[in-house]
Amino acid sequence: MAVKRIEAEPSTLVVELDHAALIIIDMQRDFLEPGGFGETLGNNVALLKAAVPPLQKLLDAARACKMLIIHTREGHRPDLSDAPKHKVERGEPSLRIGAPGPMGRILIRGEPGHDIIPELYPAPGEPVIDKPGKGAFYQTDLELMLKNREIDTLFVCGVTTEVCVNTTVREANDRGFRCIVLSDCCASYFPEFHAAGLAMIKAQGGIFGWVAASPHVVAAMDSP
Ligand code: TIU
Repeated sequence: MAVKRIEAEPSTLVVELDHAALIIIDMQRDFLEPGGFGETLGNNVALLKAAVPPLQKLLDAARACKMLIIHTREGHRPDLSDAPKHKVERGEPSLRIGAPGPMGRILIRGEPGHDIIPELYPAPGEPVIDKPGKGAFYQTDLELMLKNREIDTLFVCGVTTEVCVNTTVREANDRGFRCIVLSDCCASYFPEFHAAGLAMIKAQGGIFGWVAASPHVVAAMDSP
């Protein structure tokens, strides 16, 4: 049994890596590349790129220690039947969900923009969860997959910190999973929301979970 101590806030953790999974949230071209959903909302998508190099190292380490790795993608069916009206119609994006853009229809499954960026592309056999909402548990089979594998701890990373990462961590916390969020492997279009998103997770003794810098987790994965 691979039991490891991991430096985290608000406290050091003891984790059985055999019962842990890496959950990578929405590292999709639609959020990270120009011409996608993130940019249509008026955001500077370059701000999310900082999370990619540390996440590549974390992904390599998780693959090497044979941890369960699950990728998620936010998006909708081509007929938009699973897209809430208020989600599609809100705000004043330059292109709405479903509209044709340079990477295909915005946030639609099967389109180039909906897929995961090449740098972090899932390896064969790594599950990909397609989710219609912000949280990875909402209307997906993620909880079933984790319970069937006897997973109790989730290393969570991806984008954006305060939106889909935070929503997923809160869903996981209510379902009894212990979350460790990798601070440098998450990113936001709003640096102040990234900081606040992490602070909210680890406050009050870890009200939603723990926060760790990825080198501590990579070191734990790499050690024999
Ligand atoms: N807009 C924004 O910050 N995020 C999203 O719309 N989805 C995710 O966070 N994946």
